[in-house]
Amino acid sequence: MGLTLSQKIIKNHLVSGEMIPGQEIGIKIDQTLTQDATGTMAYLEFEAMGVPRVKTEKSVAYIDHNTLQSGFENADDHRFIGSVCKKHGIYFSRPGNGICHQVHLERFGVPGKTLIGSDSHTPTGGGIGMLAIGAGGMDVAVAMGGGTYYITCPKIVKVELTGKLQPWVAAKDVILEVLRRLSVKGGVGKIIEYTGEGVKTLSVPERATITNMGAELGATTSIFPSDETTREFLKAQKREQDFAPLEADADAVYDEVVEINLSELVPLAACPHSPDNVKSVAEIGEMKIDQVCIGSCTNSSLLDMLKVAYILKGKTVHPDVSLSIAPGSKQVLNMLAACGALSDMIDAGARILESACGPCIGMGQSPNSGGISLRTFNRNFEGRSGTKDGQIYLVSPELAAASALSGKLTDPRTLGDMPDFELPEFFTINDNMVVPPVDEELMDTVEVLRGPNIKPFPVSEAMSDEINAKCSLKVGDNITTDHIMPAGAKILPLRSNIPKISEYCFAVCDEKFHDRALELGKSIIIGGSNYGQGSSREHAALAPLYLGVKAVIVKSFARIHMANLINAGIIPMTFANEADYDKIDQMDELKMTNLKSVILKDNELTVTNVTKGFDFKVKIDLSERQREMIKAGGLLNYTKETSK
Ligand code: MIC
Ligand code: SF4
Repeated sequence: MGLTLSQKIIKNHLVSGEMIPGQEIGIKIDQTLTQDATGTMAYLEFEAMGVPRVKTEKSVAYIDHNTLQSGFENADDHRFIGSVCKKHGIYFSRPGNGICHQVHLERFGVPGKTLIGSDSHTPTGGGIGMLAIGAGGMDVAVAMGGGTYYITCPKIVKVELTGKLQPWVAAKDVILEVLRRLSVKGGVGKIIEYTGEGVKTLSVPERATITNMGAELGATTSIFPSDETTREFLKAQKREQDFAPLEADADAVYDEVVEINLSELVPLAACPHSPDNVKSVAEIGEMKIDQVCIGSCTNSSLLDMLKVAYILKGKTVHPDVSLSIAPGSKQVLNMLAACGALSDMIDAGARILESACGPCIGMGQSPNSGGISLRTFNRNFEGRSGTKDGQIYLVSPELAAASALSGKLTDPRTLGDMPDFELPEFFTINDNMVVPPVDEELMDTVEVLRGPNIKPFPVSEAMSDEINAKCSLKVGDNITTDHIMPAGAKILPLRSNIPKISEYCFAVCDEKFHDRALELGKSIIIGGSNYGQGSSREHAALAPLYLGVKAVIVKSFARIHMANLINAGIIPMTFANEADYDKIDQMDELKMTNLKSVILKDNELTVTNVTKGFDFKVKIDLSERQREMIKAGGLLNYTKETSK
């Protein structure tokens, strides 16, 4: 029986376990990436491990999230990360060099290699045939130290692409169509592999848009084959030596198959407040808009920007619309400047932002109250833009630019003939904003710079045999990490200060949660399905840990968040019978006994609702290794114990 593309890469990197879906496997990691908002924690954790130099083939730290420096905090974090990198063997991509995923694709990604990144959109690397997975910072720290990365062996979904996109229909519409069909939890426990004749019609940046936003399916990752198009891209980046052809065997067996005829797709938009709330432009109908934001790791490539510039050229942004554009990297921005396209954007009235995440993570450009904002980003969760009642629609750059001119949601196919947009023969290469580490013998000469914002992370205690605690919060389905630990300009600077950032934990759902949890001392959270979808931020586990949360009982978990809870020593549990969710209220007292023996061997635990006087069962679906980790009180404690 043949292998699928990702099975081939997994097989080449398999350290432990068998490639059977649902079983835990350990894989060797070739490359890591971090960004600054998760990076400070990841490097504090790396330091705590005491490994002098990273053991990966390449590790890169990017500064792209917290680039609004409205106080000393972000700048201090940047200096901390820069100095840690210099000392410990990590390449440091300075602020201004661009968004981690865009730059990694351009300059460092290698087909067939494994990459984990402390950012959920790391699967962008799947656009050049990498097995690129988003993970919590602690997992990335362990991988930098040469440790194995563990995942549940995923099922493989084949997305068979046929046909060719019509003019002005975009790669963004492909992934929006996949989201429309599979939903934000449709990819959990799965890798999405793109195959078929249609693959050839998509450029590398287009493929990367699709694998990037595959994160919104909850998928472990998404991947395209590495073919002649990949070779051309790497050659244009003067990295042809990194190319290796890679595709699935003809007789590979898939767990699911989805067929998409590219020729049949139409311009789509994800409506508020979920990336899978997808409708066609025609279905949404006439809609006046207030704001357009173009950029983010989903849609900020040179190709995207050239299309936008072409649409804007010689026109003026509608008087009622604010248009901002953030090109994805220094390379993109530089090339736009050199060919005059940047000037076309400026001339039309676009507000040009630096090459960084910017508005995507609420760092500026929050829309007006109730404002309708079209964004080329990947997430439109409630409040993420910084305006609680902002109405965010996720669209392609083509649609965004056309709408910025007309002032209303506009089908880009009304723009008339589309010229051929082609990638340049060679990109402009200048890696002067990537600082290499010092040689190992000079390590001791580098001082790690710690500002007052860098606080130690909370250490969890070994698990106790009994939990008798109140339910400090009950939430519904599809709770995102943006609900659990919001981001944005005010909160992001606190990413290296867990006590302080915890004040905002769950503030989107219930502003009193922080005080209540602290008052209770220890507590349990109750949630619905797909709990913790979205970001890889381990702060969504570390803040609850700091606030005394001992267990989270939900209908189902999103992958990265569940791993982060285990790493933090918080017990993830799922209802054996989902109907029990309805019988529990906030502030009910729940009692669990005999935890140690149950955690180590059983899959089921009986919980008593002391307040209401009934018992219910929860499932503890963990691997052997995870059970030991929970018992020890998290990954750091476990690592210390096992390395004694
Ligand atoms: C996001 O898009 O939500 C982020 C900000 O990039 C996060 C990482 C973080 O929270 O720092 C992600 O996607 O993992
Ligand atoms: Fe940055 Fe947005 Fe991409 Fe997250 S999704 S890495 S915030 S651009």
